[in-house]
Amino acid sequence: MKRLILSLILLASPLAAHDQMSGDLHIIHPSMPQPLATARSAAGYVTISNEGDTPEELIGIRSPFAKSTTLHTTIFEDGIARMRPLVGVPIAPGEVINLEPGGMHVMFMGLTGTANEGDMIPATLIFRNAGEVAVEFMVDPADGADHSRMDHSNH
Ligand SMILES: [Cu+2]
Repeated sequence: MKRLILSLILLASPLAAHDQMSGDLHIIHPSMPQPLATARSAAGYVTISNEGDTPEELIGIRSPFAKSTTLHTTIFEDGIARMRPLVGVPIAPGEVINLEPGGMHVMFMGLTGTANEGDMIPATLIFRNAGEVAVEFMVDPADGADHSRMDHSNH
């Protein structure tokens, strides 16, 4: 049922979307708003559904597109969005996690190239149980944000 709902959401989306199953994990539309040509870093987003019976945890990510690729969350202090590293993102059986603007996200820091709308950026998601899963982040239209300018002072 949950998968049906997610499929309907994907169908309703005006943008192209892609998804894949890897074991019990449904990985939906890894994506990245197109970074500015001058950006040194970029944010990536993805939705992951654990459709199995065992707890899972997203514990890391790798990509040749950046010198370092980490998991971040966004916290708000005095109305200012600040980003902090995450050690991992637990995904309980039946749970759906969303890495999305203003929340948890993948941080590509030290971009090794440029990305144009429609490009597919290769990356490897690392799960505690499922291990490494190859995905591609689709470059979506720019969202106007320059992640280089966001607060990462606590790194
Ligand atoms: Cu970040």
